[in-house]
Amino acid sequence: MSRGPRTFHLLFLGDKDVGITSLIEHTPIDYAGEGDWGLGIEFYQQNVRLQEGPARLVMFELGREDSFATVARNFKRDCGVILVYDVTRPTTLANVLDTFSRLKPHLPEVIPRILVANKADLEDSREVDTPAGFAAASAIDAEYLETSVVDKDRENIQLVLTDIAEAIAHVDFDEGDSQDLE
Ligand SMILES: Nc1nc2c(ncn2[C@@H]2O[C@H](COP(=O)(O)OP(=O)(O)OP(=O)(O)O)[C@@H](O)[C@H]2O)c(=O)[nH]1
Ligand SMILES: [Mg+2]
Repeated sequence: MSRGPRTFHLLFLGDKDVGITSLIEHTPIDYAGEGDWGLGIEFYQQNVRLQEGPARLVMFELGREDSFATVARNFKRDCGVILVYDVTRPTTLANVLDTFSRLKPHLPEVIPRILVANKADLEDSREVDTPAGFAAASAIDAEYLETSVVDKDRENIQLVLTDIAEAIAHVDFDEGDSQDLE
């Protein structure tokens, strides 16, 4: 029996200027548009091939904080969270962790997550080192990856997307109900 591609929803969280748009636009996007929640939320779509077959990744760059809960309510399964910070600005790590902790009650408990340390090329102005980033990721049960959109030797954002989609494909979203309080 043949089925259409499975759809995965990826929520990007992060402070202004951490590089979310740059990261997404570094991947081969097939479509970009705006969500129909009336909140001006941009989304991007990309078709990929995973181990288990073709899949569609729909990526959301969540900007305004008050939109988070509204959006999160639409993601009950087949979704993942990508937390992005800028290694030159420690506050961006603290803030994205804080945002995630507030959004978490609205998300499925089992949601896969990746902490992305972006701008890893800026070695001279780096203020969050690898052990600190890794520890922060472990504390929220997230994978940890360092990226850069200017340095080709750095981990590639495409790998981030494929990794999280593979993780989502193996999660049982029926195990553990969403804790949505409303
Ligand atoms: N050196 C370096 N600069 C980066 C990297 N990623 C993004 N930038 C720069 O950081 C700035 C912000 O990037 P954006 O992609 O607009 O960041 P954003 O998170 O989408 O920001 P907002 O949507 O405005 O909140 C731009 O000037 C980018 O060129 C990176 O890996 N290395
Ligand atoms: Mg942006």
